[in-house]
Amino acid sequence: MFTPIISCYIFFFHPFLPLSHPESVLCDVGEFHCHTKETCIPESWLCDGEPDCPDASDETDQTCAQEVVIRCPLNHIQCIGTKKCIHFNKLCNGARDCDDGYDEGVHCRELLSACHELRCRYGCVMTRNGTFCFCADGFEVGEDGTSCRDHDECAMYGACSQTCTNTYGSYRCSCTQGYILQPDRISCKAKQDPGDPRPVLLIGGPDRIVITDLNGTGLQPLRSLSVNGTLALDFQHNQEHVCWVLSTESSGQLRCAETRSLRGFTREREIRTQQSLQRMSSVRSCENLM
Ligand SMILES: [Ca+2]
Ligand SMILES: [Ca+2]
Ligand SMILES: [Ca+2]
Repeated sequence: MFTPIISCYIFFFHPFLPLSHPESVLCDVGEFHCHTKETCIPESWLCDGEPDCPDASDETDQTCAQEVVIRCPLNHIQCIGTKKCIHFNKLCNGARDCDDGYDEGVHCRELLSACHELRCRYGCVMTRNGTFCFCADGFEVGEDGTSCRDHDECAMYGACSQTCTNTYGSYRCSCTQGYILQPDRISCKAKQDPGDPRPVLLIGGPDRIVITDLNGTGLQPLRSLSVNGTLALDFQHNQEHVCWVLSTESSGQLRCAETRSLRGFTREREIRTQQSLQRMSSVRSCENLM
């Protein structure tokens, strides 16, 4: 997704990897490992019709045949053998919503008494595989299988572009200072206020850290790296600090530097950590380290 309205510096990390360790990017739970092995994307971006992996492996027939089962949002069910998800309300409602009529059939009549016995607090789902309770949108079935409780949307990675606030029956996305919430109520884009510095990309590459314009022109090296490249990079805008992880064969090193107006690095130093950083794939806020 390209962001046309950007004003402040963008921080950008890219897990550039030593070629001898192609398996070193480990994705978090709830993330999909692109087949190039260099990128992780949220599982919710799989098979959504938009390529998000650099190699588009999130949209191939092979991936979607395996993954489509888990792709339906809350209170939706997959029409068997297709990518289509329909709301539970559309099961046994007398109208054919799945192309093959999977959502309708004699089971709708036969399972009525089983549904009645469940005593669901909100509603009962009848599928060809059986019955179960469901809740209003924004709620999920509790442990007893019949009651309803708030669904914590924020627990799902990628629910909001930046800040997620769970609310009873819903959730709210918001953006940090300098960013503005988009009409989809999920995404944040940097604001372009008059007098703001031009937007740039900071990229940690195999042998150097570079800065470029958003369209890739004006590429300018900021720092050469003497050892095996950058695994991760982050930029702290308000203090003009850059931190990056350098990989070596046996360990990793977290380094930070000041970079006034992104014209080069000063006061570069190593931050000592207890942890091995060898397999680190991202650096987040540096605030506690300064
Ligand atoms: Ca996608
Ligand atoms: Ca139907
Ligand atoms: Ca909620």
